Amino acid sequence: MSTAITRDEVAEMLRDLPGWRHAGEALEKTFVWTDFSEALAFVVRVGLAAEKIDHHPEIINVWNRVTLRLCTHDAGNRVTARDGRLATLVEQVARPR
Ligand code: H2B
Repeated sequence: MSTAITRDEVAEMLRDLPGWRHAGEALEKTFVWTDFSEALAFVVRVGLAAEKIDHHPEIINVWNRVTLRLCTHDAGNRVTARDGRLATLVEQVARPR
């Protein structure tokens, strides 16, 4: 599960992950919310999901914007299937409540 995947395999994975891109050696997406409170609530939901699968994103928050970067440290900070799984979970917690 922690083996780095090829660029082609990442491209294949991204077909099911709208708005995500392969940025350097990570999956990346920016989520724009109404305000800081909505953004912060999203960050907490992402954090709880990450803890559940023991795989953690890099989180950058600027007011209503949250940028997530996903890569696997155990695989030399490259993209693995674990990042695809976390991105899928993030999409679920990003849906309107
Ligand atoms: N998160 C990410 N993004 N990459 C990892 O390799 C990783 C992680 N490893 N969360 C986990 C925790 C590991 O340190 C624990 C011990 O399972």
